[in-house]
Amino acid sequence: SGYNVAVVGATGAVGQEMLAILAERGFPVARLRAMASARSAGGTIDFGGKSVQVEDLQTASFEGVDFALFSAGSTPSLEHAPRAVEQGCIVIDNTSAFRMNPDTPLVVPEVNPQAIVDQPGIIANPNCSTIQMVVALQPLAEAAGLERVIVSTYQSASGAGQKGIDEMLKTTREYLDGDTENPTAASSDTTFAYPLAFDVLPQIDSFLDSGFTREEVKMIEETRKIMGLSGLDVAATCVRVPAVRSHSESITVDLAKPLSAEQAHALWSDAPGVSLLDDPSTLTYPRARQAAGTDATWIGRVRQDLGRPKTLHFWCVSDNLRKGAALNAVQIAEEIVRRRA
Ligand code: A2P
Ligand code: 11C
Repeated sequence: SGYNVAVVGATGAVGQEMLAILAERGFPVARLRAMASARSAGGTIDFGGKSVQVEDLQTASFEGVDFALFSAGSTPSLEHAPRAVEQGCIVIDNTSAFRMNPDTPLVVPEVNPQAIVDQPGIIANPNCSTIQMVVALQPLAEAAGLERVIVSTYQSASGAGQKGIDEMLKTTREYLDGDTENPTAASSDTTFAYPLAFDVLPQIDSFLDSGFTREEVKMIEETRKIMGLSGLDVAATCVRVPAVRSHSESITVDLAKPLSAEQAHALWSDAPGVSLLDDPSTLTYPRARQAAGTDATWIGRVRQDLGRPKTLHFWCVSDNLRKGAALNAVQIAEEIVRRRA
């Protein structure tokens, strides 16, 4: 009994987290399939203490697979997710490949579980920085209505996968070994345009003609789609910082009604997926390292604006590899399993 589950990109940072979360939450797995590039095929990965052979995605069949969790990049998803659907899978895709297709559900279970469709097809998992923001915004939207959202992010190296982490640690080591020279030009050979060590880079993904980056546009468009607020004013500035794991966000939200910090606390204490960590008197607030390895979207530093009672400011942190990626994908599969029970 149980379901056959394929993890595509099983050797990557998100894929590894998917395997860990499926095992730790006791997802009813009958058979686990691990897929990656030809580079890793033939090797093994660990799933709940058992060793599983990695298959080459290029030649692997999806026949008999119930859920295929894709996190190998947009190009492999564009090429292989439609094939997995034809072979009968529900694909939960963690890349940006299908998110904005009008016919593709884009789901955060705490916000729009009703968008989940239980039939072979693609369900898109949103961008990590979007997921934690909509989890935090949803209770405010329900209670007080959203007029405008302004977010600045502080995103960790792991948003760029294992190679992002490796590159940050390498440049940190080089800096500590004395290589502190300021790079004069951007590099196109590295994951980050400049060494991330001891620096702050106001660029995630590539720039568009509007001057916004692709990451910023994802936060704007995905937020509107998930929350069902097509006209919502959202502005984002996305920044890479030298944290290993967890994305942090400074969020300012204009509401339709005044809301005190205490009222916001009350809403968030009852909200699914949210944990409050907000006590300035004891220097208690969410931090990237504190949130790493946890499942929650952590909220702190909640303040009503000093001049505008309908404006709220807060700080929001979540593990980008867990709620921002692997956990959200597994929760979508769990919701389908729950409905079938
Ligand atoms: P591989 O380890 O074989 O390269 P990360 O985001 O941490 O860099 O991980 C990316 C994941 O996606 C890895 O599991 C990687 O496998 C996989 N991957 C990357 N490109 C492809 C591809 N063209 N086909 C299949 N899997 C891929
Ligand atoms: C980052 N948010 O931190 C990106 C990674 O669309 O799934 C996730 C990209 C995506 O670099």
